[in-house]
Amino acid sequence: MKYIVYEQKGAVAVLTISREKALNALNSEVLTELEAAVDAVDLETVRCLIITGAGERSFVAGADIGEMSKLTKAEGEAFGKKGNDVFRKIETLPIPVIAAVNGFALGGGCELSMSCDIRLASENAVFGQPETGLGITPGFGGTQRLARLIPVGKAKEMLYAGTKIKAAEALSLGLVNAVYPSEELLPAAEKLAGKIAANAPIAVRATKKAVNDGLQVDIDAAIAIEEKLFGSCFETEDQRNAMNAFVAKEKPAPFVNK
Ligand code: CO8
Repeated sequence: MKYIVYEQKGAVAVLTISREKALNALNSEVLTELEAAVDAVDLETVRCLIITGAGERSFVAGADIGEMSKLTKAEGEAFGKKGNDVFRKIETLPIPVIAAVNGFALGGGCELSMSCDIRLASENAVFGQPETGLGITPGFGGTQRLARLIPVGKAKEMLYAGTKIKAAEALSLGLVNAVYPSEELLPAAEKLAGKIAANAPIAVRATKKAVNDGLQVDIDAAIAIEEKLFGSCFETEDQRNAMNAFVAKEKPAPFVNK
């Protein structure tokens, strides 16, 4: 691939968007490759995926403005759908996805980070949805996910006024879980991914599904979703082995994903 670097280290994979000369902006080609890379994640062996951007300045500085400048209404809708489809694929990937936000996360970059389960940021990270200043609405889910992740009033300020926020403010709003010096970001993301990957894979996937599906429905339906997924864990070897080890006061064997 031209714009995606993908590396698997044990049960953790790192997907790097690599179009550094344009601050990793997302053009159609990058989106196509991103989708192919996400489709190719080996869900048998990868238990947590990290998404980051190449270089030290930018995670993703948005959708490609040069490409968008020439779009018609129909092409604009199609481009929005292309991004939305890829980001939904990331959001609903069975395994957890961590965004390691290493600089600018603007427009489509902020939206990409929000389609991940967890965001960690470098100290130089900047989040924003500057689209209205370019004559468009956010088009890769920004109007929806930002308003669900941070207080609605602050989300609306960022969306209407294009107000950008730095890493420390993103942390105080809960948009990111933690902030690190640049050189510590990827190691921290890998450490967290490793902790996730060390837990029972079926239980982690079921937990992701319970949280995500449950957030879309009322609390009674959400609890019912959790009950089903909770019950399904009792058919797994990993549940039996881990609980038997606890009861026997033995060290549990590594999880086998069965
Ligand atoms: N698209 C295309 N090229 C970009 C983008 C981008 N979003 N961002 C940066 N670049 C390019 C620049 O053009 C420049 O290229 P070149 O060297 O060839 O001139 C290179 O990256 C470096 O950028 P700068 O020289 O501008 O670097 P600075 O350090 O001066 O500034 C900024 C960095 C502040 C990040 C600045 O580049 C900037 O403001 N970029 C645009 C940020 C932005 O507005 N992003 C949102 C775009 S809109 C969007 O994402 C909508 C998503 C939904 C789409 C739905 C479609 C229907």
